[in-house]
Amino acid sequence: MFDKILVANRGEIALRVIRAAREMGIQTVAVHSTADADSMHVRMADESVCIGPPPSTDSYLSIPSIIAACEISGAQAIHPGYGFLSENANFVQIVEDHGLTFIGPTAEHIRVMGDKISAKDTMKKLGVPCVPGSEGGVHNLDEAKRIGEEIGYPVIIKATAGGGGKGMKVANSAAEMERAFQTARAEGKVNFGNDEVYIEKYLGTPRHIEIQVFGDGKGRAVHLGERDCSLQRRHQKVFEEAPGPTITEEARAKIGKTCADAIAAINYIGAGTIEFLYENDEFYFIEMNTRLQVEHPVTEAIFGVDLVREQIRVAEGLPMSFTQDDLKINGHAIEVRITAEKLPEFSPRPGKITQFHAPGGLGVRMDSALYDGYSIPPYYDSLIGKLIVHGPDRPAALARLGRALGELIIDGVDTTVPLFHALLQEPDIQSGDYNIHWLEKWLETNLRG
Ligand code: MV4
Repeated sequence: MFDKILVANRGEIALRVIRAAREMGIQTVAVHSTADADSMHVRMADESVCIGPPPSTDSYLSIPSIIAACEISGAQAIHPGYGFLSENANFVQIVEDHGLTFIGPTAEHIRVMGDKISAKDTMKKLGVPCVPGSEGGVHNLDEAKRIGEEIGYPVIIKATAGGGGKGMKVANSAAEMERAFQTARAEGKVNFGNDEVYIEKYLGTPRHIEIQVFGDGKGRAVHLGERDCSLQRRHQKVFEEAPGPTITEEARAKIGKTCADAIAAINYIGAGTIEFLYENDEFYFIEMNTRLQVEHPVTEAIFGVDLVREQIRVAEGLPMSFTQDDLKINGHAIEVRITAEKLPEFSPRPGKITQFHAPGGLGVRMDSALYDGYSIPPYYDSLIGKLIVHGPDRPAALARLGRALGELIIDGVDTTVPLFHALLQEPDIQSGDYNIHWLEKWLETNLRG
């Protein structure tokens, strides 16, 4: 059992991990850059270590500094949160080489899933339904055109190392293939140092549905249903909910079992998310994320579980505290991501919080590291809080979201809160009738952003 863990992150997710550890009687070590000396995660942890100057490359991404912080503090394990080093296989290897435990998957699983071609190949072999497309990488234009004819246009060319929408190009016809192929390769090379690409049938109006999975590393695994994360802007999720408004119990049970069986077969350990595009009642695997995700609280709400506690348990070699049969959905949950950004252009607005009041009451959870007088530094991403509401059904959750947003006070900086008030008035949001393109179109016509 761990006595002390180090949290290699900042902001709300650092608080999230500290809270779980404290309830388990585990001491916590915060790490922070000089810009974060006065931040809430430093205050809330049992101890803290400064790991470098403001730029994250010199602090939250500095592997030597974080390993040194473990040695100084005597922490036995590291929880990476999300982002930063959470999906860095090299970091995991170094952590283990120092006799420390990484609270998360193995370096090998991170490596396999980090390369989208090997991730898809692995999932396909495990019986997970995938988007029709090339078998592995496509290495020249002739091959690309042959595959385009084979699967039919439109197709999408994706960089195997891609992310955040970079290295992804649609070709609507053979005539568009050359340009799309070369651009995807070039973006892969420039952004990720890898120009390998693969090709898929382009799905026009899918939803983004992701399945939460969890493994014990010893061949046991469960699924915790899906989240619908279709409401995105520039590949950033904005509003997430569970269960998915269009997913039936039968569809959930089937895809859930497929995912859990796949995860069990590879002895996966910890939390993972298997991402799908969902169109015409069919699931198509696209990627797997080997971390705890930002939107995990909606799953926690409807299943009544603490995913961080489970991550720590399995990292200690303990079994998960539930089986698939224990996991029953209760009600509906919605998360909105509140960022310090000015609408309509979503330009970052760091600055001083003159007043902060978190909403409360039944079914309301506010995960935020804000406090009165806190200054949001300009160096990191603009997420300042997640508001998660839970109710007996979707209409109740929507009503609760409106109520909670009304109680929330964040003064001193511009935030995306007005966007959520506006979205709640939309009939498509009220009915759950949206896909991955809905929000961008809505912003275009309603905010002229
Ligand atoms: C797709 C697709 C349509 N067809 N793949 C975008 C980021 C990357 N994670 C996968 N993405 C997409 N892959 C096929 N075969 C459309 C997208 C996509 C998207 C996916 C999920 C959420 C929002 C999106 C916005 C634009 C494009």
